Amino acid sequence: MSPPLMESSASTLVIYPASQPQQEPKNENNGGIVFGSNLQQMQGEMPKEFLWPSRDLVDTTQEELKEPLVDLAIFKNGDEKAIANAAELVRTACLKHGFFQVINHGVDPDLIDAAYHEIDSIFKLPLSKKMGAKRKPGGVSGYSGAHADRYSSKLPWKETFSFLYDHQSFSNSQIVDNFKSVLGEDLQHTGRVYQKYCEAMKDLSLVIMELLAISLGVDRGHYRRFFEDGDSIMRCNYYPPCNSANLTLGTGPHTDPTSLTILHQDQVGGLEVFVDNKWFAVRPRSEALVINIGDTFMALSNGRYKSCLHRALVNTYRERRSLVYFVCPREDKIVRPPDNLLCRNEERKYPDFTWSNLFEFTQKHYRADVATLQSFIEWQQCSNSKSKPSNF
Ligand SMILES: O=C(O)CCC(=O)C(=O)O
Repeated sequence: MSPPLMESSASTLVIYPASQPQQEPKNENNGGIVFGSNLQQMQGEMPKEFLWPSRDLVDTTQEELKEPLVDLAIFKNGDEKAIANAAELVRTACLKHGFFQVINHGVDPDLIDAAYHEIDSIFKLPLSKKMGAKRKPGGVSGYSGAHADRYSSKLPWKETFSFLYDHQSFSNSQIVDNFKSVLGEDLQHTGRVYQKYCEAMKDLSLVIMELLAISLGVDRGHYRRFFEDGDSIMRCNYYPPCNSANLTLGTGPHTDPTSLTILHQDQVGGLEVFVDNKWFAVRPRSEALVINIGDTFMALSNGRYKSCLHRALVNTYRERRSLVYFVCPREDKIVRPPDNLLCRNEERKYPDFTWSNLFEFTQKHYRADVATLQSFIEWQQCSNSKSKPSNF
């Protein structure tokens, strides 16, 4: 029987030998590697740029994490006892690993389906079109093929398309306009779907902020107010099937530098979370949304809540997709824990910083990994730029 690999008609990874003349666009830093279309057969031997060290690949158990499933219907019912119980579940999970899932979250399942459908509209575009929408150096928006224009080793086996969502925008077409200008009129409908998706994510994120505040015992509206005028980031991930899935990763081990991540993965599975020195698989649940704490929220909780260490595996036979909404504060907001969170004489774990500084650090100086926040704090404290830590 032929492998189900052939099911995939979406774009796949293509390697161009550096010496071979190319019709396709070539990136600046890593001349040999770009993503292309319908050329899976060229995959051949795994290119070294995609090989990950064995320490990042080991322990691929299929043991599932027993993370809490938090039912958000309680917010509609206004049942304070149920809300307190949910907050306790969230607190336990965030103190331990920073990860939980929510159900009855109010996001229309048809909207989630439509958002998946539109992932295909983006990644099945011709390579030239995608490269025309390529993310600019230091920026976050646009198309990226394996981040090959930024890094030359440990490349993730995936394509991404990212865009910003301003929580406060008066325009109800900010994303539609962005898609039209970056990918053309044909992608207007895709923009409309993601406009709605981001609006739903923003609303949900504020409910979760309220739950987090309750769980930390601070003013219930504190984080909601802090993020109301945020500038979030939406990312569509497309992971092509990979002949050597055991040698590479779709997304390497990292914590998110952002505040809170709301993720939906398709039924293929591959998301893993690191808990008690072990990687655990996260079971795909179509009705649930995955929530994880990021570095900025860890700072906002004075280190009480853990920024979740996670990664994504690729599949030998099946393409995989995920929809990721990274909640971020407005860029100039000062990140500091609320006063009433700090117990008397409790030391601040992290000095004040702005999201724009941390963001710049991760875009220009540091590849997000397990130590991003600590490295950023050291970087900020170094007055001499030459001694600033960097892992590029
Ligand atoms: O695709 C996934 O499940 C994880 C994605 C992720 O961690 C990321 O895009 O930062």
